[in-house]
Amino acid sequence: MSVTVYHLNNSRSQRIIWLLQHLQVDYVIKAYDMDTLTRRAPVELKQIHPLGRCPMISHNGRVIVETGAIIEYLVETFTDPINLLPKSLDDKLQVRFWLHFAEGSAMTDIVIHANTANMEREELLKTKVYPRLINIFGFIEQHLKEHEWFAGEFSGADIAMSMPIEIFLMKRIVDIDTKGMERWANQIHQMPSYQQALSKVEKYVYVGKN
Ligand SMILES: N[C@@H](CCC(=O)N[C@@H](CS)C(=O)NCC(=O)O)C(=O)O
Repeated sequence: MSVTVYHLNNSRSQRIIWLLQHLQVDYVIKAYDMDTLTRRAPVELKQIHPLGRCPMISHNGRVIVETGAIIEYLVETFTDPINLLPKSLDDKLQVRFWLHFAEGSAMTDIVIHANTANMEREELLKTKVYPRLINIFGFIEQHLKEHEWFAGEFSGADIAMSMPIEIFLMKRIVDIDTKGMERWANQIHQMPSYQQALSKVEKYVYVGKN
């Protein structure tokens, strides 16, 4: 079954097309344009996945989003004729690092620069930041209403997601329902390991330790 890649012109999804091409995978592109003013994706993309952003792929009944997760999926799924799986533990760790770093650090600052370069703060907040936060934290909220943990059992995903959620619950930057996030936050905050970690540090203001 071929891969469908949802692509916004001039965007991050270009990398996924490159990877599919390199792996010699059968794929079809569904291409869209961003709004010229707001640079938002067409709303219809939310029918594919509630985040409504690109890249997204669908394959064998699954929809996969986030550049890093998509790259991992494709590299793990398609190993013939081209195999890009890392050959050693060191290479695997390096690949994992750069996959997280690309979106978690490098692109974040590029996007902040691109957005702040020609927009007033208020305009930027209204047109870009608040809608994105509502979309992203609304998505997280829905997930935590439907699931006890982020990924099956308690996992590293819960640890990675703790700080964004703690900051969101403390700052309340946008007004959305947060019952699921609060339930989950109470749950992690009661874990002995979480409490022990807190006791090891002087301050962690995001849960009120000053
Ligand atoms: N970290 C996400 C970022 C996704 C993202 O923000 N994509 C942009 C295109 S480069 C987008 O869809 N923008 C339109 C929008 O936010 O509505 C990823 O790497 O998949």
